[in-house]
Amino acid sequence: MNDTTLANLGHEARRFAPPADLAANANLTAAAYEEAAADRLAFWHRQAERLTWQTPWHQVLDWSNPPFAKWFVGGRLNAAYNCVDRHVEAGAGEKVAFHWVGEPEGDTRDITYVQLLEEVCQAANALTELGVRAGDRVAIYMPMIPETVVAMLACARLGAPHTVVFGGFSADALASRVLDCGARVIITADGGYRRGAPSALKPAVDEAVAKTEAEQPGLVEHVLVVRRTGQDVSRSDKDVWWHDLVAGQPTTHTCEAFDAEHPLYVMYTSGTTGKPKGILHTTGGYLTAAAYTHWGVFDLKPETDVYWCTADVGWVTGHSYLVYGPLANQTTSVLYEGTPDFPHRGRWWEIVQDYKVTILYTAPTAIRTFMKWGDEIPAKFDLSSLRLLGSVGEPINPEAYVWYRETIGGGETPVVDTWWQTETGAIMISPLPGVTNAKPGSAMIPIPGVAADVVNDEGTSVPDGSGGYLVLKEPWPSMLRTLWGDDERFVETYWSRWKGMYFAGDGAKKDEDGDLWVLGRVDDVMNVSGHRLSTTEIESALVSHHKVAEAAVVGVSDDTTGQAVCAYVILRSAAGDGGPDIVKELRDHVAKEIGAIAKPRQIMIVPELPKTRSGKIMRRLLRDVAENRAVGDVSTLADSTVMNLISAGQSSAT
Ligand code: 6R9
Repeated sequence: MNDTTLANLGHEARRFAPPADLAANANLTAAAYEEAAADRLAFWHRQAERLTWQTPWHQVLDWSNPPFAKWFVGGRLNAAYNCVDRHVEAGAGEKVAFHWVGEPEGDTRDITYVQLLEEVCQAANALTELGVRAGDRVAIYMPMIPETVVAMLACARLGAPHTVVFGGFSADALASRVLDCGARVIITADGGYRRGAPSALKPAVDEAVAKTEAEQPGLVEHVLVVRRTGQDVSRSDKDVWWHDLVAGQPTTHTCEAFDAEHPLYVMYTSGTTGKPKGILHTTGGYLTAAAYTHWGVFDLKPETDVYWCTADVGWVTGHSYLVYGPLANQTTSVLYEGTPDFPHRGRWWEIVQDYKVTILYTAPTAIRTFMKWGDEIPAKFDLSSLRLLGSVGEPINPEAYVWYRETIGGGETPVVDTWWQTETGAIMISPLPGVTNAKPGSAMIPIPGVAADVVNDEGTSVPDGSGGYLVLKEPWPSMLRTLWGDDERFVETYWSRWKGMYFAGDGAKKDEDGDLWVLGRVDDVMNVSGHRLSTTEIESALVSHHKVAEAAVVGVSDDTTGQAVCAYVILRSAAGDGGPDIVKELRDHVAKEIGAIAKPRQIMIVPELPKTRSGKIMRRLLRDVAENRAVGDVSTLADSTVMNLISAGQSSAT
């Protein structure tokens, strides 16, 4: 990958040093890198001591049968106890665990740790009454309401692995996950609020249950339903209302400690084939890494911080950085049910102002959307409480990074660009806010305890200034243990490319300083006339143009060049329709930023981009449009009508 494209990316002159007071009081200092390098397992041993164990482990890591790892061997603990009970026992019961903000204005609730404990105990007792035992799987299909967190923790308390399915997924997606992991119970709600209106969930559950009944009769025994919106729901003999069953239960429950390797949850994520992969996380190692990274990367001060992770619990960020990490660290968090634009486009900033949020963790796609809406919206609110900003999910373009830092962070707030995956369970590569001189666009270096590298096709580490594939070279506590029910696919997908290395599926570059730039999935790397071009790099170039809010680039097949670059661009509101020469202007701009080779063959100005609910652009669908194919499966899109808008624009343009 020694080509011009890779050489180009990473020439970022800007550096942002940590604010002096943050550096002086930082949770993680430069010494942590040395300690972890000196003895990695001893380092992780100390991180595991953040948790309360009923029985201590006798071995930090058993790697005798790679890639099947066992961490904290012999240790026993309960994840829910670590997230809730122990804080109440330590006298922090009255502390707020969640400032819950419903989408309808004024619909809020503060939940203290003692209230959370009581509700988790009630839910655990209720699930026990429904026959749920340790090892049984429970599916959770919910909006962003307190009961969702309660349900997850109740499952963890019983040792019943949960599988949270994003509330926007289709009935089919829910059914296939329920079948794959064999869930006996589904916890859901009548609906949730979205853009001012109740959005039903229960009909999709009914449909999913009908499907599972057809394939595996009797698999799903009960459906536990929270009343959130009060919409009419159809009732079957499997259905039980949460308020009927849970509310009357005792508010105490004695929990059992489970083996460190007891399954905590299964989270499905899409792979390169159509069948989603059930990523399995276990208890001790996962919780250790979630707690350690949340404390270290976000410099969490539990006494004073108000932390807000905007991710939905339906994806891994919601698991590690909305539920398990923050609660293990006794954090006060915001939990918001709705969308950023209801009832107005300043809703998030109003929440930051009202709750004096100090740490905000969100995704580049949201940041670029706010950029598009204009600086005057956040300017109306007092955001001075913010002291740290985080980004996850995609490469963050330098322009978006700087906008985030300046416009949301007031120019002084560090941004941590955190690289990790469902599979890694916790942050692997990130600046440390009290240590790193961060470069916009780079996730910088692996955090202490993690061994990441960039290798070439042969699996050899590349020198600084070159690109290749991102790998993890040592096991880590929150690593996926396998794919649910499919050890073979686990080995094949992640561990068979190079011996002893975890293949992340991302392309990356080491710049001249050895800092890492994640270029996106290797399947998003294009090959134009024998040159490798990164979709991310061209997107960044487009977004750096003053008229552009957001861009998605795909490689489409081309008879002459192998692949050609096709770009979809959303303009900023202030740019209007961009003017008559907008396409030429943008092509020239890319040529100027990267080189003529990167000039998009085609640029489409579009009103929206197709995104998954976790904010990832679905380039596959854009390729379908660009190659004049019927648009493929849109079931994982946040808004499936977006493709109609884009396809309509395409046919009128050609
Ligand atoms: C946490 C999460 C994982 C994929 C990953 C990569 C992309 C995530 C990133 C990033 C560049 C970052 N990704 N964080 N790319 N910079 N800071 O997103 O998990 O949904 O499994 O996605 O997301 O491509 O491989 P998941």
